[in-house]
Amino acid sequence: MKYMTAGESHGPEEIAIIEGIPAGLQVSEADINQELARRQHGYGRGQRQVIETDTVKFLSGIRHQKTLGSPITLNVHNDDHNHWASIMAPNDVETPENSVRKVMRPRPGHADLVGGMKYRHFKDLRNVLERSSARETVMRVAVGALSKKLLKELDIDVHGFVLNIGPAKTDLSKLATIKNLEELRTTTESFATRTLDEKADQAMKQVIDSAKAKGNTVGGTVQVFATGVPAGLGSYVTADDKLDAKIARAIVGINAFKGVDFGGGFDNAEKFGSEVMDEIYWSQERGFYRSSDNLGGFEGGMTTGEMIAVRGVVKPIPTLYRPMHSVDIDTHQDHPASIERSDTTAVTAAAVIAESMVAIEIAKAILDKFDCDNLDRLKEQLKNYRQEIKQF
Ligand code: EPS
Repeated sequence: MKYMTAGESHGPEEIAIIEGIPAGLQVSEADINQELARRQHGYGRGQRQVIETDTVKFLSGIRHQKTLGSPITLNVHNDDHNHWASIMAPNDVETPENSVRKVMRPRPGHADLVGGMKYRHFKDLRNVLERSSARETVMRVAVGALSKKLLKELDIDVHGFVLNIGPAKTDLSKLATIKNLEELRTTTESFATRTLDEKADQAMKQVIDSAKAKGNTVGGTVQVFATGVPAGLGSYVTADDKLDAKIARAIVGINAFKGVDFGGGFDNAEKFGSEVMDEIYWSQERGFYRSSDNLGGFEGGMTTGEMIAVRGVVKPIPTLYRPMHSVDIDTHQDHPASIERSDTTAVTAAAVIAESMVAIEIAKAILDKFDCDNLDRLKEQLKNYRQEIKQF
């Protein structure tokens, strides 16, 4: 399975084309819209999310709510384009009237400056920010929603939530009382910060409010879990085929993500081997299994059959209403960075995006391994494979 997205933040449309989804998967636009809404709603988002009601349109590859096996085209309209129609017009030549709202003072931490150098956009850095904007993640979540529909058919569940926003952290001991991802989903989706407990939710909101009042922004950490993933996805034989490496790349590829780890991750660096390895057991009904999951469901770049656990670090959003030092690209004079409308934090959205990326990579790994022309055939093969693994 492969996909590509296209679209500028204030351009007319966002598009994704996906190839390799098996024929026969039941999916409606409402299924995708539900996930798009999750990405939009979250504490700390800015005015843009009031303007947009992200809804998908199926343009190809789906007939009567069933995939055909042909390339699927998904389309989300940018409602905000109305306000930018002449500035972003694809087919009008540049005039003094449509070349307003130029960005000349690059924001530290955004792609503005280096993107401008690389593509020679020396007259207007808007030519960079329109694509580097995290608006594009709406399509990754749409592709993720489709991937999750497929994974659900294969009894695989994926869920993302928020561990901390700035200094406000959730109480991880709460995880011990949660039985499965469905229950975790119900809990975390009930909080506007998409976290695990009421106290953390309140503390996170305070951190966001205080950052906003100071014209500042704040980052955080998100956690993604995936259950039901069979052992043996990915491979140890070449670096390119390691599934944890593919997931790491997919996570750091999300706008503003600066770090990723698996299981205990960076914390494992301070421990001894006996505290970190997941001991091996066997039982008649489960086959081989582990007593812990400190390695986040991976050994040798392959899934172990335990829960996949991935964390991602999201830096604070670079657009500050109280801007940092910058330099005008035309005059080379010192100047505070440009101020563009933005969010105080997008960590709640980041959890949904990271969840989508993990779902996409697991779906890709399965579709790479098995015949993926038809969903029923794929299900049959996966059932046989799971049986074989259990009998090892
Ligand atoms: C973004 C800036 C803001 C965010 C945007 C990402 O957009 P605008 O400048 O239009 O207010 O709201 O995110 C989205 C539009 C979205 O749907 O997530 C940026 O600079 O990355």
